[in-house]
Formats: sequence, structure tokens, C-alpha cells
Amino acid sequence: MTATTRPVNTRRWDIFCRVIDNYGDIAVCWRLAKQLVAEYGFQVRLWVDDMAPLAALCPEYEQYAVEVEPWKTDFPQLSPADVVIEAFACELPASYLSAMQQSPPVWINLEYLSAETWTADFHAQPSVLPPLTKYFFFPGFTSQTGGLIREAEAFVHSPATTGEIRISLFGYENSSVGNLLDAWSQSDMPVTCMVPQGKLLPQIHAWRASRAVEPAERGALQVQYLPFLPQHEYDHLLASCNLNFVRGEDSFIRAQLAGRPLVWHIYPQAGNAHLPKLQAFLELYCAQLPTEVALDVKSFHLAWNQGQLDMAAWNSFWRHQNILQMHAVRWREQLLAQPDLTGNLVKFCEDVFEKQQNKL
Ligand code: TRH
Repeated sequence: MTATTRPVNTRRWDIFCRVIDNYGDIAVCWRLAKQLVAEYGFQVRLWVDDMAPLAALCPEYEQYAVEVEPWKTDFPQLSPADVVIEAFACELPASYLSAMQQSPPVWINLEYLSAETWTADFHAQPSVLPPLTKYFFFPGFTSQTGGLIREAEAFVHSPATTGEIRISLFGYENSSVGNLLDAWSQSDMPVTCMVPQGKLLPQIHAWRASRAVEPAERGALQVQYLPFLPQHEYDHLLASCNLNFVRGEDSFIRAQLAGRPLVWHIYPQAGNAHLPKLQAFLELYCAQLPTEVALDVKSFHLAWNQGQLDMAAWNSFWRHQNILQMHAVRWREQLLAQPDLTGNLVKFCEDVFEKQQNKL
């Protein structure tokens, strides 16, 4: 949407984001901020405690109509916006919180994405802290949740490459990446593995050293190293690959919207707290797949997430590539048929405003 067609809206939104690690927190907040401006015309300030990941995702972020502000420890005294987004329970600055007592905004805690069914029970629930009310907003895959973040602009859908298997490989440290590279080296079809800057590189370098691979070719496999791409270029990369290994939250969502088969490396948590979340997604994603395919997709994911992948698992998984591709398109269509997170959030906040208005 161009600046001339952008709607104008007097509502002000403040989004608070702390970068815990990596890129996911700011990646989601940045998409949300841009969309609120471009599609709804809101005045949006994004408070972020670390600019570096944002600059990596969008080097020209200052040219957008989103006001990006550094979140310093000596937070300025401000009048609160109409809507305040506390992203991922980041804890609002004390001075801002006390200003909110004077003129209560619509206060939202935007949660992490999970496919677990309990999120539907907690979605949009209030926590009353007089005179304030904080609402918990859960992204999710069903209409009982807040939905997934997705711009209105039609997503470019590139044709899949033929004659080679093009794979993007983004994930957390993984001791079984070498087995995967070995499997691809022995593939019947050429495999191009695109590796963006990230945590898998040391293990890939170690594999190359152990196999004496120079510069980056072995059998059917060619490894291509990519710099960290701007977010929109990475989105396009996902759409151009036959298979995407993704991680965390935002690349995970984008891979689904790309309509390509994916392998998800979930953000690992202490005590394996992430495994039920992985299982919950796999149950949902695989529900419409034939039993044998579903089993292979699930066991491939578990093995990858536990660093226990072997060549046999790759062969069992990828023999279903045609079914997986058809399923990825169907899954994407299913997601596109649901309202998106930003639209749901705007509607939710407007409903709260209306209720407040009716009380006066
Ligand atoms: O980077 P992530 O691991 O992020 C997060 C954080 O770790 C967070 O604390 C955690 O809670 C959350 O995961 C679940 O993975 P994610 O979410 O996929 O974010 C990566 C972003 O980087 C995504 O927007 C895609 C983008 N990206 C690029 O823009 N260019 C690139 O080259 C690559 C590889 C990724």
C-alpha cells in the first residue's frame, strides 16, 4: 500500500518490545507496527531495547511511517497511547505504567504463538488490575484464537523449481545437520542447500572439514551461503524453495504462508517444555495427511528437534515430497481463509473502546 492510499486514523498505539535473543520478538513486532500503519493508518510508536536485530531485518526501518524509539532505562514520562501492546510479557516501564493509571488505555499482552488447545480458553481474557485491565491475546491457528500475523498484500507465490531440490536451512544448533548433508550428497537429484547466516554455520563448517569438502560441493549437494537477508527478501526465499527448515516463531509462520513443505525447529526451552508445543502443532498440521505420511513427518520433526536425525529419516520423509507440497498449498489456503492477527487485534481493541464508551 502506498503512502497516498494509506488510511488515516487518529488512534495512537505504543508497542513495547524487548529483544530476548535472536530475531523473533522484534520480527513479529515490526510486522505488526508496519501493518497497523499501512493498513489502518494508526499512529504507531515501537519501543525496542535493541536496534541491531531490527536493522538486520529492515536496514531502512527509519524510512517507514512507524516511529521507532529506543527503550532506555530512564524511560521518558509520556502520555500513554490509546492502545498499548506489551509484547511477549516484556513488562512495561514503571513510569509509563503509572501514567497509564491516570488515563487507562486498551492494554494488551501479546503472547507467543502456540497450537496448544488451552490457548483458546485464555485468548482475549482480561486480568483486572484497577483502574487498569490487561487482556491476553494469543496468536493461533484456529478462529478461537487471535490468528497469525499476515499482511493484506498478496504474498508472492513463486513457482517451485524443478530439476533440483532447493532447500533453505535456518535453525538452532543441531548436532544432526551433518547426517542431513550426507543424505543430500547422496540424493538422486541435485540438491542446493541455501544456508543463511545463523547458528547452524559452525556445524556445517565442521561437517565440511570432516568430509574434506571444498569449496562447498559434495556429490549431489551444493551448499550456498547467504548473508542475513532483509525480512521481505527472506520471505521470498522461502517461497522459492522446495523445502524450508525454519525455527522460532516468525520464520515458522512465513514458511507456512509460503505454501511450501517445512521443517520446524522450535525454540528449545528448559525441561523440554517446548516438546508439547511441537506435538500440538504437528497434530494439527498432519491431521489431514495419510497416516503413513503423518507418521513420517512427525518422526522427522522429532528427530530434527532432538538432534537425532539420520539418513533413513530423510529418505522416509522426502519420499512423500509430492504429497507434502500439495498439503502445504492446502494448509496455506486454510490459513488465508482465516482473519489475520492484526485485523483481529484491531477489532478486539475497537470493541473494548465501544464497551467503554457505552459505560460512560
Ligand atoms: O530468530 P528466532 O529464533 O526468534 C525467536 C527468538 O529467539 C525469541 O526469543 C523466541 O521466543 C522466538 O524465536 C520463539 O526465529 P524467528 O522467530 O523465526 O525469527 C527470525 C526472523 O528473522 C524472521 O522474521 C525471519 C528473519 N530472517 C531474515 O529476515 N533474514 C534472514 O536471512 C533470516 C535467516 C531470517
